[in-house]
Amino acid sequence: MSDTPSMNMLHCGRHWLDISFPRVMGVLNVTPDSFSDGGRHIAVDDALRHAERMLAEGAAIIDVGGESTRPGASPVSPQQELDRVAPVIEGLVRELDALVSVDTSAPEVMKEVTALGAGMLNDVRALRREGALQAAARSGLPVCVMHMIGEPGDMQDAPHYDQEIESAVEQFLADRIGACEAAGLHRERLILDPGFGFGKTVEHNLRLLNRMDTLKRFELPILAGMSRKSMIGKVLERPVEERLSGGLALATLAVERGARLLRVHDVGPTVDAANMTWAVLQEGLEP
Ligand code: 7PJ
Repeated sequence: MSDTPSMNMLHCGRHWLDISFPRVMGVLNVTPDSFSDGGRHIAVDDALRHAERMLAEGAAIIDVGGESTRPGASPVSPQQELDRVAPVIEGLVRELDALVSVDTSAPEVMKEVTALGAGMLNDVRALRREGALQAAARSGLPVCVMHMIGEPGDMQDAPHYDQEIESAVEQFLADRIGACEAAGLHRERLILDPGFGFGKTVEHNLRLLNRMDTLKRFELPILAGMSRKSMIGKVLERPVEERLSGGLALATLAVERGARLLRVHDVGPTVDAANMTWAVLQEGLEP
């Protein structure tokens, strides 16, 4: 790969994250309606035990989300989001010294979680909410900016693009990188995500994964999130609890196409798949 050295270490608050090889981000939903875990991790203690297990399985990052972005989900207020995520973040930082990413689009939440010790921001709306660019810039943290058209409430209503999906994603991310830089958020702090399942048909998702290496031209880390998503369900006709094998195939391809961060629910199996794929790409055991 033609990586620049600065791309290999991410400064995430009190942590440095080595992304010279693929790393796994474990999903920790603290919403009562997250589709894939049925909201089972809403209680703080349960959430922390689940995170502990993901870390033991090799997760490098725990991604905490208090707003459900599943298709058709209803919006929550920043205060509601904070009430859900703040106690979990505090526990993750204090008890587990975890590198915590927070899945949020709300500038108020970005500010508060930075003070609580979060090490990364993850915004499915790519900092398009009013004040989000400024809040993210001020945080000093790396930020994942993701492609999505529409809003979670309507994004899956017949998504349509006037150009090829990979060009639309590339153009969108180029625009967002420009907006970030204009707001004083240096590009070295950005992570790019094509946004699988966000305003995309299954055909869009498959094509986008196959052509994801076009995003390498930005020379920024790429994150891919496909774990348990409906693209697997549609191809394999599997319910959400039977999508692990499909998800591992997608994780393998994502690594081959340039992803350095994989956002998944099933950490242990994904770490193995990613490390095995990486060994082949490197033709050896050195990371
Ligand atoms: C993603 C995400 C994703 C990033 C969700 C789900 C839906 N953040 N948050 N990328 N997906 N960066 O997990 O199925 O793909 S929520």
